[in-house]
Amino acid sequence: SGSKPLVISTWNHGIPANAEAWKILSTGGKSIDAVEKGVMIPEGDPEVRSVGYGGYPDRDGHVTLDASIMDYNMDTGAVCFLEGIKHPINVARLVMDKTPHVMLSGEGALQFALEQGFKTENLLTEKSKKDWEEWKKKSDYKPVINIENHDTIGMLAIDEKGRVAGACTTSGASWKMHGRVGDSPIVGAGLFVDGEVGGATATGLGEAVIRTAGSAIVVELMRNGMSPFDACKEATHRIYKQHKGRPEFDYLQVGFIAINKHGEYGSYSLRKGFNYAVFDEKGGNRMEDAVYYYE
Ligand code: SD4
Repeated sequence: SGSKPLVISTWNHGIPANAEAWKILSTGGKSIDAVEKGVMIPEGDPEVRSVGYGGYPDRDGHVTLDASIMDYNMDTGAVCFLEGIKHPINVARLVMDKTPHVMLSGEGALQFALEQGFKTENLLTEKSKKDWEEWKKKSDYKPVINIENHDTIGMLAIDEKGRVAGACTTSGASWKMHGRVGDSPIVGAGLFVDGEVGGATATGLGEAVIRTAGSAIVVELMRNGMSPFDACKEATHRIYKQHKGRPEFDYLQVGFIAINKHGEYGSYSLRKGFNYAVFDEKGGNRMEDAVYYYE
């Protein structure tokens, strides 16, 4: 018993992002436009510390951005390791709409953005710079669960016509190595949509999600008949099994959200602490806590 239109997105900043997306969905607009406009809200908010402007930098002090967008019909675009652009999701959208490619990285992505009329800005706020200087004193790379991998926004929407689309954007893991790319811009890892089935997006330790083709697996499990909740749960359990005993297991957190083409949704996370925002006609815009595997 699903509902259309519907939009869901990761973490507390999903609420204002959903509200923005809803303006488009509730007036008969396309889900692809809704997700692009929606995720721009946390991208532009300096208080959101792992997306776009105000995000934590890498260990060399650079804020580097990853973003992807995907439509129901396999149209997709992404940028990774992009610096100085406040809304990487807009650049990802133009990679999709205006180039023969699906991903541009680093300087090439920046060159394309500048050609398209984007302006560069300093994205490292004073606050994030201070935190980085503090971090450098110890330089310990051990992400704090649900905090330093907390703020990626992944959003999925289905419009009145039943078209599913998704977007995902982040400044990635705090204090990552310069040049590190996470799961968020990688189609099949941080985001995957197949209009015949539905879509999924991930948050948490990107390395674990890439290794396991996380979002693609969730969608494939739904294709084979699972509900969004069961698919997120199965993919998360698989990540647990595949990472038990690995050095990063101590700080491993992964969460998925998913929707199917009927407008049903679900979520699951490895550890406690992951929540997501849901907006539909009946229930309005609200937060829900993900079911988790263990505390
Ligand atoms: C990454 N998955 O770059 C991202 C970080 C994240 O919520 O999800 N934060 O690994």
